[in-house]
Amino acid sequence: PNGKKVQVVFVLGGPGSGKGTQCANIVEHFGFSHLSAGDLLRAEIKSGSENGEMIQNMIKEGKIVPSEVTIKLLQQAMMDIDNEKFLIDGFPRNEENRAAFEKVTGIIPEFVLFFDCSEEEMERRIMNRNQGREDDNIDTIRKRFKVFVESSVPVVEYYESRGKVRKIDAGKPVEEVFEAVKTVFSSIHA
Ligand code: UP5
Ligand code: MG
Repeated sequence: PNGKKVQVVFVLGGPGSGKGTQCANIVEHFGFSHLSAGDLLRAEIKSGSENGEMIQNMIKEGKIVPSEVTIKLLQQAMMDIDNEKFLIDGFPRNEENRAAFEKVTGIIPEFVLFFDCSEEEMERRIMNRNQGREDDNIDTIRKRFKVFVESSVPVVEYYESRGKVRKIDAGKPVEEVFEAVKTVFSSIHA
């Protein structure tokens, strides 16, 4: 409904699978703008918005914030940025997110980039990150993994059944993962 013809790629994968890291590389090489749903929610907490406390509590518990909140932030960001190519990182996280985004924005993703990584490796990465994220502690990490398996994997399966998933082995070093990502993005012509 914002009248802009947009090209959207959803970037999905478990906590610590490397979504943010690889999105930064994709932005540099392929002219997309990066929208991390998690970053937008964390910025919303910092801004002191009326939803801030609710968002903070949900992130601490590894729970999925209500769609209306996240979708509004994503739509606002897409309107504010002068580009029509967007990487949406870490969203949609459940079936309700997916259906609501499609309904509200009318946007269907070009494809879904899926970073496949073992929990052992993801846990190691998050525990080494040290950026002061309130959800980077072992208790919350376990909860995030559980929500990922129960709610987010079904979204990946939904897109898989529609031939939209580009699956990447994300357990390798950053440069090797990016080689595989480049192969996927080099094949889009739009
Ligand atoms: N690293 C990256 N790639 C590496 C590699 N190949 N080899 C070795 N190390 C690698 O990477 C994580 C760490 O690993 C970094 O230190 C990096 O240097 C290193 P990163 O790129 O940050 O991984 P990413 O997948 O982005 O991990 P992140 O922790 O951000 O993923 P989450 O999905 O858990 O976090 P997000 O910010 O998306 O969501 C946080 C919370 O917000 C959710 O749990 C939820 O509560 C809430 N949320 C919603 O409710 N709705 C939404 O739509 C989105 C979020
Ligand atoms: Mg991230």
